[in-house]
Parts: sequence; C-alpha cells; structure tokens
Amino acid sequence: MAIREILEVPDPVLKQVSKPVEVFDDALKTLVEDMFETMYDAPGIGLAAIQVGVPLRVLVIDLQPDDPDAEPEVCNHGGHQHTHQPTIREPRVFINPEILDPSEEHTVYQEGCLSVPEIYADVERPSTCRVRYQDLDGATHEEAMDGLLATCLQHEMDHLEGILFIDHLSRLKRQMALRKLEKLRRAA
Ligand code: GNR
Ligand code: NI
Repeated sequence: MAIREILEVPDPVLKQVSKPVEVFDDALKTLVEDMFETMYDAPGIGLAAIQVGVPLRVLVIDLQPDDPDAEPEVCNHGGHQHTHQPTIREPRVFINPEILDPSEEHTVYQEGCLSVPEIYADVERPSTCRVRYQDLDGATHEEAMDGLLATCLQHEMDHLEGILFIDHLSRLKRQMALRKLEKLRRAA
C-alpha cells in the first residue's frame, strides 16, 4: 500500500476523460488499495483514479460516519487526554459506474475537492439516483443512492469526464475560487 500524490488544478491530467476498466487484475486491486490509503490520509470522503493520475473509471468512497452509539476512545498524547468517537469505515469501490434515473428534485450541497484544496462552494445536483457499477471481481451491481452518498458519487463521476465541481459555478465564481487558491498557495 502506498499514498499517491493527489493532482491539483490546473493540472491538465484532471481534464482527461477516463477509460473503462477491462482487466480486473492485481494491479487494479493495488490501485484501489492505494486510492483508499490516499483518501483516508488526505482526508477526503471520495477519490477518483484520475486524481492520482490514473485515467481509469475507478472511484472509491467512504463517508466515514461516526457511530453515535460507539464507546468513546480515550487518547493520551503529549500529556493531553481527550476522547473521540471511533470511526466506522465503510469503504466502497465503484468500477465503470453509470448513473441511472437521476431525480428531477435537486439538492444544493457545499462541496470541496482534494484537487481544489481549501475551496468550498455550493453545487446543485439531482438529490437521488441509481448507480450501476462493477466490483473488484468484475461483477455488476445496481443500487439506489441518496443524501451525501448521491452527491459524492456524482462529484466523483464528474472526475471521470474531466469535470471539477468548480466547473459547475458561474465563470465569475470559478475565477474567484481559483484566485483564492492562488493566494492561499502564495501564502503557504
Ligand atoms: O472530500 C471530499 N468532500 C466532498 C464534499 C462534498 C461533496 C463532494 C466531496 S468529494 C471530496 C473528495 C474529492 O475531491 N473527491 O473527488
Ligand atoms: Ni473531487
């Protein structure tokens, strides 16, 4: 397992259209493992293969819900004791995903993207949809999506077409976002 470098705007690789996966081999499993490690490290709730420079139709998602009923874990580091809820991992892999039946109802969600760091903006998308996808063994599945999972899946699907969430903004808002990012980078 390895953490891979996440490409950021304006890297032209992010604009590439990703190709379908045709071979379900060990190299694909390694890519997916590395994508999870990279996503958890970032941290983020989703990652498309193109974000680590691989133009294949592969997505990973983990909304990482905290289990409200779980026993808090007590941490003690640097002599400072605190508690936090353990994270339940719910890793999901979508290979060659297709969106079906997007709802007419739309939801606005404040999105961010690991390839557009520290920029957040409202994006409107269909509230629910179905997804048809393959798993790591090549088996096909279909599933209904709603809430943050539907939003995140559609954000990741956009990456497969070379589209970033800022591409959904007006030109003015997109330019403001990119200028803010430039300013943050200069300050860093
Ligand atoms: O970590 C992420 N958070 C997020 C928040 C709202 C909508 C979409 C996302 S996905 C993003 C990680 C990422 O860039 N995936 O491509
Ligand atoms: Ni993204």
